Amino acid sequence: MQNRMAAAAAAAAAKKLLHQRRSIPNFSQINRLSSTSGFTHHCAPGHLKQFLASYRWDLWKSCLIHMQNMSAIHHRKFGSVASTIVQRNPTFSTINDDDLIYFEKILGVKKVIQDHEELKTANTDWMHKYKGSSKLMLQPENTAELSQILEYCNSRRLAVVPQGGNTGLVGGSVPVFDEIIINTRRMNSIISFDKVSGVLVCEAGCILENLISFLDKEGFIMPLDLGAKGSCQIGGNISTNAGGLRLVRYGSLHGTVLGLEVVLANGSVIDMLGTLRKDNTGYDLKHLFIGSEGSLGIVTKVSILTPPKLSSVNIAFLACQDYISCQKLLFQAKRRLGEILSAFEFLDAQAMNLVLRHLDSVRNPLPSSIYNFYILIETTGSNESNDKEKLEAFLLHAMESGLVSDGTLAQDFSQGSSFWHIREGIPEALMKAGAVYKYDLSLPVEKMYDLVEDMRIRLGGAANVVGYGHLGDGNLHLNVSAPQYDDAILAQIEPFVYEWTSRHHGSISAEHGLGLMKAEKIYYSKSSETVQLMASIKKLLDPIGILNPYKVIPSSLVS
Ligand code: FAD
Ligand code: 2HG
Ligand code: ZN
Repeated sequence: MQNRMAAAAAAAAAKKLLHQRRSIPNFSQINRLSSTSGFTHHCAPGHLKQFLASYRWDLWKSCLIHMQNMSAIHHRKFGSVASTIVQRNPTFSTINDDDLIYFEKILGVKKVIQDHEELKTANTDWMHKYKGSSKLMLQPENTAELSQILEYCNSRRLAVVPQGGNTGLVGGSVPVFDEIIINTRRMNSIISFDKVSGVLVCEAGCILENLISFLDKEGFIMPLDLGAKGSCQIGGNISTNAGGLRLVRYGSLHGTVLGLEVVLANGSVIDMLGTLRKDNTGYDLKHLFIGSEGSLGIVTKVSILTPPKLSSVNIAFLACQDYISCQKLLFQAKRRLGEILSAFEFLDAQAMNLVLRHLDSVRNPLPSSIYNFYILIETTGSNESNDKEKLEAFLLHAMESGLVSDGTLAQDFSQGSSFWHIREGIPEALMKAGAVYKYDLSLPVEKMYDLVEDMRIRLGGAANVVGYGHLGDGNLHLNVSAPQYDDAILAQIEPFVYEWTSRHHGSISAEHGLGLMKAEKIYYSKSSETVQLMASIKKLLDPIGILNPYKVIPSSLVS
């Protein structure tokens, strides 16, 4: 069989296209792979001791303080929807007629929105899980208008929630109570693009997909891409420090963002909009605003380094029978594809089934059998024949060594897009399947899928446990799908999922942020000293706490 595969692959390589079929490796092959593997797939002994040592007693303390502070009035319980109980900060004012007159005076009536339908949409997050009750949305058109809004809100103690495309997945982009929504969609101009350096400067409200299209015409690409690109805005991406589908190649926004302009709670405009690659003149404060989810300031302008668009892109969709093969494939891909590897994504059979069931236009590229895991590999380079040769040699080796059970290489742009559609369509398919509990975790790659399996055992048949994500970055998207939200299911998932992650030295938020969903869970991933320092920075930049209250930092530390 393997010789036949080798011959077939060589022939296909000559034709520049490959669509290989291979039978499922037999058990002896799998055993051979496992025993020679350098990966540790099973939990190490001594877990209990390790768990007790790492248990976050400070979390308990914070929970107790929080419970003591809770009063029956003005609190919101996101019971079976999201396990968060918060109390409206009573020191915040509520909007009155004079406020509306002021906002209309500085913005004009068009940008002061009180329409019920528009507010209903802006008060509700993408998952329809978090719902606020704001009566006002402001849509400033430039930095000066935003600065005036914040200066006024700060003086009046009016809380605000910055909102971009409202595609966030942790309840950060919508009000919890009656906070004023400040939406940046009107701040959407491209300011400059330098073809030599590849530096793009634009306003925060530019939609990611529009930036991608603009750059495409210039022969460049954005260093980040995500399934929500049609709606999310660059300001939102920066504020969540979004990772996305190509972080494995282009790195995080902490590396590619060169400068920012932000407006602080008191209305001061902080110009850090440099375009230099290198600038060591003191503290690099822009980093505070990358990933702070609108809790420290509102991003108004962005300068970002964009890579050139390379001509040769190849996309392979592969099947693996077990998780250890996925890990070994990643290990091989990093070595054999090296500089041309631009994405390494995985989904399990449950994720694939959801997409096939719920998204109309999707078909399985590998229909001949059912596999446990699917991997999408993308390469991007400048030399078509070299890149193809490299990828085909890698695939041939992967098949011969039994890591890959089946696979296909996209023959054209449209087939490549259809492979990506499977991976990018998972969040939408999950939404269509019913209620969903989402967890976005960083974990050591070798441990990552153990959590999915442990969760399956824990939930029995009560829910569908789905695992997928950015395997190349050690980022698991664990999703639990159920017909409807149910407190009993939630109680099985949390705090188990956070404790499991903390025990394995992972992060409870890899790329989505903390928002409202995980503000009180921060201690699972950060020491109490670190959280205290974060709270001090928040106090310094936003002493009254009007910017995105109840999010990111535990309420007890900032209100
Ligand atoms: P919003 O949702 O509007 O806001 C997100 C947070 O940023 C909020 O806390 C908000 O207050 C704050 N904020 C927004 N704009 C500003 C601003 N200008 N200044 C200060 N604060 C601001 N995320 C990933 O990391 N990787 C993915 O692959 C990915 N894929 C996704 C796929 C789908 C289908 C969906 C629905 C979401 C996905 N996400 C992903 C999550 C989400 O798209 C990202 O977090 C995105 O960066 C949010 O951008 P946004 O403009 O929609 O921000
Ligand atoms: C993705 O990678 C997004 O598709 C969404 O980050 C993850 O829905 C999720 O859990
Ligand atoms: Zn993701």
